[in-house]
Amino acid sequence: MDRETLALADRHFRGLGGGVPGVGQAPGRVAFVSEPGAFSYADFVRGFLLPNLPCVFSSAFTQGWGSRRRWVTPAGRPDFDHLLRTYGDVVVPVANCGVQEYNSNPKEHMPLRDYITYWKEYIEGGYSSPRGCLYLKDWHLCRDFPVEDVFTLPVYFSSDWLNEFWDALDVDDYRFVYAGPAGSWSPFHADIFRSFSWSVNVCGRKKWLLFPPGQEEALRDRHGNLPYDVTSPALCDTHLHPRSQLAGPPLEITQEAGEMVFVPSGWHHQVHNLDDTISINHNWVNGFNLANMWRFLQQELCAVQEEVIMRSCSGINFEEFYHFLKVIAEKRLLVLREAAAEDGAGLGFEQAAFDAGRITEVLASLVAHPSFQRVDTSAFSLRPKELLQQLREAVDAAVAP
Ligand SMILES: O=C(O)CCC(=O)C(=O)O
Ligand SMILES: [Fe+2]
Repeated sequence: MDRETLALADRHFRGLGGGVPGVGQAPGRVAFVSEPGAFSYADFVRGFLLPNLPCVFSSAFTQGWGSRRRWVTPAGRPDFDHLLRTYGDVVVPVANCGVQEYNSNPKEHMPLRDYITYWKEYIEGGYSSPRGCLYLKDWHLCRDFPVEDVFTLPVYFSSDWLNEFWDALDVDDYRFVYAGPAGSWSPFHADIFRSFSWSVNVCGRKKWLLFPPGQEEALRDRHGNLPYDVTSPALCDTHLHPRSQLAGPPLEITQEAGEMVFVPSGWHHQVHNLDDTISINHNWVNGFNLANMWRFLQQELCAVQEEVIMRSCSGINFEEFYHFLKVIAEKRLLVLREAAAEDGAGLGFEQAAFDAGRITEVLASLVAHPSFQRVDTSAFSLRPKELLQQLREAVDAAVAP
């Protein structure tokens, strides 16, 4: 991040007080970025991260990727033989697209070998099977094969605190592979913790239906539940969905092979595979959507009332959220104090100053939250208020002329 972009981002967040950018305003169509050489990180910040708008990057951005070379046949289809040879024994999660369980699909686990056998039979059966339409989802390939040359992280997505945090703890990650036949799909949802996501089709095509934050409210049914499938005719039934006429049409994207979709924070979406498709999808949080994550966690706490239940619903509670902030904050403090040229993500001193500023804002709100004040912090290696003080001093020093 350069100084000019830092100043712009700071002004943006000061003006909005950390609110959800882009609410209620969406352009009629999704921007397409064609030239890697003509599109900088600063361009991405201005055009898409700050206004929280989606975009599609051309396949030129993923040209050299190992997965695009090795997982795909010359005809552009999934190379089942290669996948079997390389990953056949790995156990992968598989969802059944034909069975609705709340607003999701039940999952089972099976060796990739068995899933590929199923997939080939499904194709031979004219895209139908007595087993239904199965979709391999959320396979943590990077965790299973950390040194494999599968993709090169584009600079636009390199400030990725979720994966930086989990990598530091060496426990988990939010990097996934999806693979499924034409017709497999992901029901209507917003991403975990209101994270951003990026998604690249290694082969095949996807249709995306995207709704800007807030639009989902009009799609709720009369019991207040969000739809499972926004293409269902039930949405036109005004008795079932009294406010659906108020919802604008979704932004639609047809994502071609090799193209990369950026899904902004808090945008609900539904995704359909138009061909036999393999994709790489990452969820990520950083200074640009941290306040949305914090707002989401507070809403979750209101919805469940108790932190213990919250952890089982959201996978994280306020104490863990503090730990997440602390891990990232300490790394940024190191960069700011030593005025080192590089932070963990390689985005430099200005990025560290921006990150520290965003954490300061959210940490101040967390520290003041009554539920967090009940947490016993006496055994923490660094007390929240001390961390907040350190951050404030470092941010002041960083922005001083
Ligand atoms: O490709 C899919 O089926 C779902 C992808 C998705 O929801 C995401 O990347 O956020
Ligand atoms: Fe998603």
